[in-house]
Amino acid sequence: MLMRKVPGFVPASPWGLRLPQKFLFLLFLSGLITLCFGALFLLPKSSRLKRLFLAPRTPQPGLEAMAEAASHPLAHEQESPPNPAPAAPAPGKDDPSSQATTRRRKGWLRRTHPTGPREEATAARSSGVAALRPQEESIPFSFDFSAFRSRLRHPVLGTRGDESKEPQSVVRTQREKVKEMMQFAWQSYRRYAMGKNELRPLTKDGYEGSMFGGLSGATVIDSLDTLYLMELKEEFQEAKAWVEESFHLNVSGEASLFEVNIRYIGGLLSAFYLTGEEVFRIKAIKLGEKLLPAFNTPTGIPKGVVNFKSGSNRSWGWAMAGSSSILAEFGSLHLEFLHLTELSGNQVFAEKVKNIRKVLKKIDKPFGLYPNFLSPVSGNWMQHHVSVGGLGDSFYEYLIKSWLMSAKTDMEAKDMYYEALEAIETHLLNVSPGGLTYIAEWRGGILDHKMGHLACFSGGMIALGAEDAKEEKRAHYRELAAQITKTCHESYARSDTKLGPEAFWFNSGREAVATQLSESYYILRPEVVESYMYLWRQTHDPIYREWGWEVVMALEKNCRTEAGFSGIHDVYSSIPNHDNKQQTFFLAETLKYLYLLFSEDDVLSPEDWVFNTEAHPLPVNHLDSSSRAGG
Ligand code: DMJ
Repeated sequence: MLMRKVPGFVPASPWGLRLPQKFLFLLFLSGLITLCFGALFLLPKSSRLKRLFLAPRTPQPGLEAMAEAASHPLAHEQESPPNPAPAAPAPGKDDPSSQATTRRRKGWLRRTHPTGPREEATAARSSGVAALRPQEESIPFSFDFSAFRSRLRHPVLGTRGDESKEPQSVVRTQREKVKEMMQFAWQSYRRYAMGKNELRPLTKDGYEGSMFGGLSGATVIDSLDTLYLMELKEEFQEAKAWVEESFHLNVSGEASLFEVNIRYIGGLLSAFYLTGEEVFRIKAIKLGEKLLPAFNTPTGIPKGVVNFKSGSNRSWGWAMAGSSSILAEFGSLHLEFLHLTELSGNQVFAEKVKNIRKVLKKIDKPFGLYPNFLSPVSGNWMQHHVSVGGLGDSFYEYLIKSWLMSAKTDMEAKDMYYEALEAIETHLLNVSPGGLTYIAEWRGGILDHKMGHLACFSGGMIALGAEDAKEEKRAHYRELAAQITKTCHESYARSDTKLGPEAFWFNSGREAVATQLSESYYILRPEVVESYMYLWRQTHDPIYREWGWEVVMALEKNCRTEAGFSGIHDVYSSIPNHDNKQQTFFLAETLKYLYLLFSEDDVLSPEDWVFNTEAHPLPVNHLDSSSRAGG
């Protein structure tokens, strides 16, 4: 029917109301809505309705990050807190009683705050816990950070004894210089490459590389604990804010299990243990979960590469035509994975590395040596190449450090370490005609008389392990550590730049020098200063600080550029030819070990901490609570 417009006729609403009635109705309705909404403020704080409708009044930095993550479907899915799992006993401990666990769960927000004075200063400006509040209820496992801190024997950053004694001391000036270098390296990275994996100082831009499966910010994660240690507070906050807001795990590339573990997981774990900030714990665990598909092999020995998208794995193409896993890679997971279990309650991490240990313990070892290539399918060695440098190095390091990290309860690791060291000494150790002690490489019984820069960490490792060796071997290992470290120093001293080459030889009358240009580069590696640091702490022989200072000077002269530090192509050329890369381990390791070399012994005391192979400090699992200082 057609409606005709009649003058003076006011059309009724669909509900048959005229205009004044409609106006009154709307007035009533809006009053009712205002009343209901206002009532929300009167509801008890815990009311679900209130949490649903009312956003926090004060903006908190981390919340934007959560919102951003939530708007990205994958980020939301993958960065949520870890799956529920039964509470885990700490490595080497009995199961905690369920009562204690319940108690911890209730109070975790409060208790995960740092307790020490320096840490509080940092935490005061922090927001890591707040950043995770929206997910608070779904976090199934808590870690009692205060209890952990109370078990430490020393203040994390030491008592700074030397500062009160000699405020203007030489060593303090040296330490300050290293701190300045770190600040410069960080600020250059932040200015030109923030969020990228590495800084390219010559081209003043960032570089992602292909090792990390699409993860970004390797320099940020690798720098966190060094910035914290050096009390570069503003810089630490910048790094932390980036982790909160921009470090996403929703990536889909192929990653190196080893590199992601030692740099990202190691960096996040130590950042958590130093600060108690939940954001680091949760990201470490979630990233750890993404690495697990690497272990899907018949033996449980992981393959080197994991695909974050498909969850498939593969061995490196260069590893015996893609058939082998690498000793240093699958042998350098133990420390981090035990801590992932400790912080998540999820036993799977510990089970994976305990299985690796089991396979290695059982397998026949030629002359007691561990070759570098192992088939993850058959569990057999694929080639008899043995090296304490590249491909083998950190496997040995993780044996002795597993022993130390377990508060000297992991007897299996201890035995494996000293047995391996004996075999190395018997079959690989040599002294050159010029009197330099070096560890050669072994190929089925034939020796390559060369030592890689990477193998120079072994001076520090042998020093670290000397104290727990059989009584009659202790002095010998101390001496051996000193001799190897001296040889590595020679490889630096014999170059024009006073920096050491990637590999150096002992043959044809040449000693401790590279024999070809392709081995003459220096990429800001840490191993030599790492050994200086351990030897200094063991002997207090001033020579190690002198040698460390030589490295500082050489870095300044040859590697410092306008926009950061760079490696060089030829240590034997006094005109530096830069490689345009500021490696992440320069900030994680080289500068950290130099700083510790010029610090008091109780800074990150070895009684409380072991360093992973990327120099990220992980705490010793103290079994008792006889602490002397928690801060
Ligand atoms: C670091 O990533 C680690 O120290 C690793 O164990 C060996 N190589 C580099 C530094 O040279």
